[in-house]
Amino acid sequence: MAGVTPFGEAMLRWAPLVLSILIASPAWAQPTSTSTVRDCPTCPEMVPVRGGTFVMGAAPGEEERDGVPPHVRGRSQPQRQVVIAPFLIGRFEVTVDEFTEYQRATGHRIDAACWSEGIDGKRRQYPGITWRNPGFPQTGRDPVVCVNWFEARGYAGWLSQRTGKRYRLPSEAEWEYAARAGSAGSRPFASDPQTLCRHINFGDLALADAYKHRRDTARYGVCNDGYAFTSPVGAFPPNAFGLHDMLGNAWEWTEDCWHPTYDGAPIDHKPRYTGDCEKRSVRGGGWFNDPWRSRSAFRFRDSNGHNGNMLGFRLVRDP
Ligand SMILES: [Ca+2]
Ligand SMILES: [Ca+2]
Repeated sequence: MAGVTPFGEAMLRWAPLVLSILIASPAWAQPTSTSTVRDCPTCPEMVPVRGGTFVMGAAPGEEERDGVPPHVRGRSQPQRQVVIAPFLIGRFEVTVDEFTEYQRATGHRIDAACWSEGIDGKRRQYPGITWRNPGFPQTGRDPVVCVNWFEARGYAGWLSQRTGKRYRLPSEAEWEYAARAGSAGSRPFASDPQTLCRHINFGDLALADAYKHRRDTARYGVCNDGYAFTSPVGAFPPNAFGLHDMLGNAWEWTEDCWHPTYDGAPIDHKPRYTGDCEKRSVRGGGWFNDPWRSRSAFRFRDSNGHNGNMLGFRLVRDP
């Protein structure tokens, strides 16, 4: 089919499934909380988070138990106690609709081809695959992906100008504090491989079916979360802070420069501006990935200019 990549062809097969799940979205998928804040009718819904103290990073032995491969262990260590000031954070990842409004209002165009993996297993920039069409079906309520770090900050800057409030990307410390929502383990819920699919959208059996060339790699979960690709934000239950999809769905950019460990990391809520500032930490794991990446402590990094169809963001706002 002209104009449709092999990747896109596989995605189209999933449109009916995605649609049927959308129609059956549970009540908590709708924004009903009265304690959240919207600075304009189409602005992201923000959840106030009280400050506090928490232990950031992976506990000794956690990565081994969770099957993290040896070559990526130790990034979330050493653990340390961190003091967090109050902030607000997006209840959801920034959506396609929200990002579309920003693009329309500013006339800014992002046409760079997005990195994605085709069903042939090749990861490349496919022509025509952009945030508007990441190569699989999305609704306006799905998280925007294929957006690089500069573009995510551009959206935050526009929103700040529009509202008079200060929107920005979260620091890693703020992100992890919000993702943990008071929990201390691998995830804020039981990490049973059989039931993980009730909690997050990750690389599950639905994805394995879409990417048959990867079926034998044993990298996917053993359950079916119902989504081969991204899911509408809020399709999975919130954590104790009322936040959805902190783990799974889209990976999320943070403000922090990449550093391979927590040696010398800040002990407060501020971002880290030492290390490799050509790359930024990304958090939460995503729809394409092995379950061990979707853990509260796991850290990865991407170049600031990288746009990938697994990677989106959510914003925080100063009080
Ligand atoms: Ca999935
Ligand atoms: Ca996420």
